[in-house]
Amino acid sequence: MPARDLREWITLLEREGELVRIAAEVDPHLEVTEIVDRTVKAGGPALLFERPKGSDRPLLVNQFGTERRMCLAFGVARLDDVAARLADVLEMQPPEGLAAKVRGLKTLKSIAGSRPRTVRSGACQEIVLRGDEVDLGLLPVQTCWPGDGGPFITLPAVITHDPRTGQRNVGMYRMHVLGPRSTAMHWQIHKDGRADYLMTDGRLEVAVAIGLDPISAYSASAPLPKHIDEFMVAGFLRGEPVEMVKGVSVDVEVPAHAEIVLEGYVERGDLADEGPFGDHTGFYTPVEPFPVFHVTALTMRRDAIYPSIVVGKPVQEDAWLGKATERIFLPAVRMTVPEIVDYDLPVAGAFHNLCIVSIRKAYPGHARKVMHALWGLGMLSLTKGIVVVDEHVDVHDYAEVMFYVGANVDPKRDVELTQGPADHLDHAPTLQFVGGKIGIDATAKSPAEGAREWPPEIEMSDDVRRLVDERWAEYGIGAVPSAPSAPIGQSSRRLLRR
Ligand SMILES: Cc1cc2nc3c(=O)[nH]c(=O)nc-3n(C[C@H](O)[C@H](O)[C@H](O)COP(=O)(O)O)c2cc1C
Ligand SMILES: [Mn+2]
Repeated sequence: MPARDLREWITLLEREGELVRIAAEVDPHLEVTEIVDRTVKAGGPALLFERPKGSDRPLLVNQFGTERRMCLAFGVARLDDVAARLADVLEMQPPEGLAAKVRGLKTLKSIAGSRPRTVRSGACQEIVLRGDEVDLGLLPVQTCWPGDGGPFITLPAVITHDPRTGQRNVGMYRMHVLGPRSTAMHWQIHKDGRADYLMTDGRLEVAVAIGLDPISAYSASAPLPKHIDEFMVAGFLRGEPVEMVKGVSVDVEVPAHAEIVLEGYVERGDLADEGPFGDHTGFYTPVEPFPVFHVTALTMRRDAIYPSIVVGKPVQEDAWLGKATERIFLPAVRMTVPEIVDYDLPVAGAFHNLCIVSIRKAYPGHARKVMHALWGLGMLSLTKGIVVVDEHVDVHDYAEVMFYVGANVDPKRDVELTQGPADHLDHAPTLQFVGGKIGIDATAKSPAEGAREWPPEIEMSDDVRRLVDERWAEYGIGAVPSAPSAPIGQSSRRLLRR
C-alpha cells in the first residue's frame, strides 16, 4: 500500500529510521536552510521541525533527500522499477495467447483505475478560513537564502484547468509570499500552468495543495505532456487513485488528503515583482514580473504539517526528484528515440545544463540525429549540452564518459553547435529564453564520418582473466578489487545506487 497522505509517509519514514524530529525552536528564516543544506549534503534524514519560530504548524523538509527515501516513496527497490511499470503500459502490444491477454487486461485496469476519484469530504477542509480570515503568516514558510525577496512556498502542487478543454494540470511552481492573502505564481515560460493562464480571458481559478503523499507531490514536478493529468499519473504510480474534493471557494477540485490547500485566482495582466530567489541553478534568479495569486480560502487539517524544500547549489533535495524523473521517463524517451540505451542528467548540471546519452550507433551521423531528437523532446529541448557515447559506456560513470570525450573526439569534426530555447532560469545566454547548444559526439567514428581507421580498445582476454581469478590466492597479494575494465574515478554511482 502506498502512503495515503503526508502523515502516513512520515510514519513510514520514522519506522525506517529516516526521520528526525527537532523539538528545539528553529527559525524558518535562513536557519532551517543551513541545517537542511548540511543534512542533505551528508545524505542525512528527513527533518520534522516541531517548533518553527512564529508558527504553530510543524515544518517538514528533506523528505526526498536520498535515493533510499525516493525508493521508499515509490515502494520500489530501484527507481528503474518504477520506469519498468510505465514501460509496460507504453509498450503494450495487442496480446497473443491467453496469458498475455490476462496480463494486458490487468495493465489496462491499472490505467483505468488511475483517474482521480471525487469524494464528498476531505481532511484538508477540517479548518476553513475565507476572505479576511486568510493569513499565510499562519504557515512556517521558509525564507531560504539571505538574498531572497521574502518567504517562498517551495513544495506546492498548483492545480489549474485548461479554459478550453477543462483538462486539469498540476505543477510544482514556487510561490513568493507577497502579503497575507497573495503570492506570486512562478509559472516559467515553457510550463503548462503558464499556458492555462495565457489561454484565459480575465480570471483563472487556481488551487494549491501543500502536503501530499510523496508520489502525488512528485507527480507535480514531472514533465508530462500538457494534456496528461499529473494526478492520474500519480494514481497509476500509486496503484490507487488520488481522492479529490470540491474546493470551498473555487470550482477546482483539491486532493482530499492534503494537509493545506490555498484556493484563489489569478487575473490576466495582474503582475507583481517575483524574486530574487536563490534557485536550483545555484544562483539568485533576479526579479521578474509574474502573475499574482489572490487567496480566497485557506483550508487545512486541524494539526496541519507544512512541507518545504530547499533548492540552491547542488546537491540539494530536488536532485532526487530530478533523478526520479530521469529514471521514470527513460522508457518514454526511448519510445521516440529507441536507439537510446541510457542517459544521465548530472545533478551538478542542474538538469538542463548537461545530458550524457549512450546509443546503439547504427549509421554515420547517428549521434547527431540523437542530439537533435533530444533537443526536440519535451523539456529535454532546454538541454544546453549533450554528450553522446557508444552503448558500452556507462553514462553514470563520469570518469568513463570523460575518457571517451577526451579520446574519441576531434573537436573540429565532432562538435555540433546549434541554438534553440533556453531554460527560463539560465543566466548565461545573451538573450533570456534562447541560446546556444553544444553536442559532443564521443562515439567511435567510421571512415564514412571522415575518420581514419578506428583503433581497437585495449582489453584483457577472458581466459587470462579467468586464470588470474583462479590463481589469485596463490599470489598472496590479498584483497584487490577485480580487474577494472573501465577507468576508475568519480562515479555518479555513488549518487545513484545500481
Ligand atoms: C522543488 C521544485 C521547484 C520548482 N519550481 C518551479 C517554479 O518555480 N517554476 C516553474 O515553472 N517550474 C518549477 N519547477 C519545475 C516544474 O515543477 C516542472 O517543470 C513541472 O513539470 C511543471 O509542471 P507542468 O509540466 O505541468 O508545467 C520546480 C520543480 C521542483 C522539483
Ligand atoms: Mn503538466
